[in-house]
Amino acid sequence: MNFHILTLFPEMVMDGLNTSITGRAVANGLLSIEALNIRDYAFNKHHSVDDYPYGGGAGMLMQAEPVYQAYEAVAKKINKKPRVVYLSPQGQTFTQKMAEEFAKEDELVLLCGHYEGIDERVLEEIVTDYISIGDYVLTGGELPAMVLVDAISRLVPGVLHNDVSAEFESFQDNLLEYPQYSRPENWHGKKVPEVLMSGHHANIEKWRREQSVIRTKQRRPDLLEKCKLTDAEKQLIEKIQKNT
Ligand code: 4FD
Repeated sequence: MNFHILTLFPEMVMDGLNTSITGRAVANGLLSIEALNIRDYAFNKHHSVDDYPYGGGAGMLMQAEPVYQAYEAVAKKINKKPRVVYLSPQGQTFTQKMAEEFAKEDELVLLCGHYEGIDERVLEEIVTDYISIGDYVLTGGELPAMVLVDAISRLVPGVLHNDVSAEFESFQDNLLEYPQYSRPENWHGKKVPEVLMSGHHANIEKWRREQSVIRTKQRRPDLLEKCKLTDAEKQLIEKIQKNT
């Protein structure tokens, strides 16, 4: 999978993503991540990339042409018209399901806006997906772009090298993960739950599933609505409701 990030702050993006698991995946050739500096595509006298909005109003806008030229440079290089994700508070909220969809692409362009955003005309021309990482406003699209690259990368085969696939995790079945424990068996007087020490795999599976259900009810009750529960699990929820 090849990520192409169009940004005014390429170092910010590359410094973050060359670290840790995404960095290792790049080193191993499983991914490539390039950041194109939009300013390098500003062919006017002062290499300016921003201007005042027509009609007035606060702040500056990124101009259409440098963004378009940066996009064209990518499209030429890869010889196709890739999907272009614009990170914006006006986008659809990013989900694990979207990450799974994007992970199927060979090439993905991420467009990072600054100031008050980008001239609408170039967005109409090149953007295929408007995505937000949540309902809050940031100074630029770089952190959201890094969030997408991270979430998508870990779904690319080989990037995580644990045997169980990445999807078999937090959003399996719309349930939260069960609690986990490692050594020591007794930490500050707190013991690891007995069942995990029993070696009885069926009981361990059952306990973990119950913990996931309870946890989801307590921390993310909104998720439970999308979740297929057995009658026994529904009863378990009612039981904990009475106890609290
Ligand atoms: N919630 C997000 C994305 C970008 C951003 C920007 C228009 C501002 C939050 C386009 C206005 C981009 C998000 C940059 N803030 N700020 O995903």
